[in-house]
Amino acid sequence: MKTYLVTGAAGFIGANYLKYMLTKYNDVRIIVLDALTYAGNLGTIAPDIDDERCFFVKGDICDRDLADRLFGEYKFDYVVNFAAESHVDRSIENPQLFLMTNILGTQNLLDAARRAWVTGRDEQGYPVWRKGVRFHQVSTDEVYGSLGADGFFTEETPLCPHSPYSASKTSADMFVMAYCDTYKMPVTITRCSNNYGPYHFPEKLIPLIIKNILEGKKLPVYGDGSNVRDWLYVEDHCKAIDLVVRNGAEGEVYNVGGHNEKTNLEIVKLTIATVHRLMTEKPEYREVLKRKDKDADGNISIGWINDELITFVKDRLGHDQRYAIDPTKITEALGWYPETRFETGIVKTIEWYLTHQDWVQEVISGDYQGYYERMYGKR
Ligand code: NAD
Ligand code: TDX
Repeated sequence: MKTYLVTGAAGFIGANYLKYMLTKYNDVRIIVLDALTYAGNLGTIAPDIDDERCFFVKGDICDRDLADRLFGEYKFDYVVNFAAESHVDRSIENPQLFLMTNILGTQNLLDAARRAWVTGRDEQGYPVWRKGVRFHQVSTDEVYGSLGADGFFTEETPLCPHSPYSASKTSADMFVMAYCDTYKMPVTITRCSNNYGPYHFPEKLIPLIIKNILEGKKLPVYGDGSNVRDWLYVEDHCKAIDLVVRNGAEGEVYNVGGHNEKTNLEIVKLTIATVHRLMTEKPEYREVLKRKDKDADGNISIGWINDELITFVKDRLGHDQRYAIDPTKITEALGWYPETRFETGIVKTIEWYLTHQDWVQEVISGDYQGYYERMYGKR
């Protein structure tokens, strides 16, 4: 039985990882630590919390006493740190929060792990670590900065973050590596490209576009829509993290990417076309549309779901032009590859949103409207 501390598992990727792990393994015990910020939703993981294999603790990764108490109580084998402020646009509004959670929070967990996991000193004075423990940091391709038209990020690409978000994630990565170099702490890092899939908070591009279509609203594309992201289905990311935590080499970084580069404009157009196609094939999906114009036959019309919904809005400040991952290392070392083709993943994702509107309403019941007005009102 392995015991995991999984932070941030009430958010998008963490929740998918939690569900994946509980389905795949019987012999795991997972303690979730999550502060339930605007991005965390307990309802997403409530069905998974059984107080036998999965426990939930509401709390901040910056809280030293809480971290010490959890490490003392549960004897973790692995820490998987998803908890973060994760939205670039919000980091432009309030950088300091990103430093607090992403840097200080990560460092607090590293220290708590050090206090709990070190069993002695070797003859050179280096800490001796409990056998089999591992601290895994979930990081991002954004730490590498931005690419031009050619090339890919490898693990050797120099770190060159631009946004307050990516600067904070880079700093956290460097602390993780500093603990490895200085204390010989057993750590791994994965740096992943843009994820998409179920439970994605609807202020990120793909779920925001789906939500706006269903509400009959305009679809905001920043700048000219030529920025490129490398999209990965979230379950493929979860599989990569599981492989790296269990079999990755200590002190190593692994890039995780989808071989699926698309411009934002392509993503938005593809999402429009897929929603339209699904609603043509299964007319019952039209019931979730807020705009219920009727066609000549009295059916809910979908003729208006087309590219004319797109509106080009003011660009993001310091908007990185292109991200693209070279995942050769994780493929060769651990046999991982992006299993889900984008054409399949985007259909699964859109159908999930069409059939989980209750989840969308639940997660936007807080300050979502205020956020939307602030971000898009001024664009
Ligand atoms: P998310 O914003 O959906 O979820 C973050 C979770 O962390 C939420 O549940 C939130 O409540 C929790 N959290 C925030 N601050 C906390 C704190 N101080 N203490 C405890 N919990 C806190 O994020 P996500 O998209 O699921 O991303 C998860 C991780 O993966 C992040 O570290 C992010 O940097 C990284 N990442 C994300 C992507 C992506 O495409 N979304 C890609 C690469 C890497
Ligand atoms: O309304 C929008 N219009 C638009 O054109 C939004 C919300 C985004 N965009 C653009 C900006 C980006 O080029 O779409 C692209 C994707 O934007 P986001 O979904 O905000 O993601 P991004 O900024 O690329 O960052 C995401 O992937 C890397 C995650 O939020 C990060 O946590 C992760 O590290």
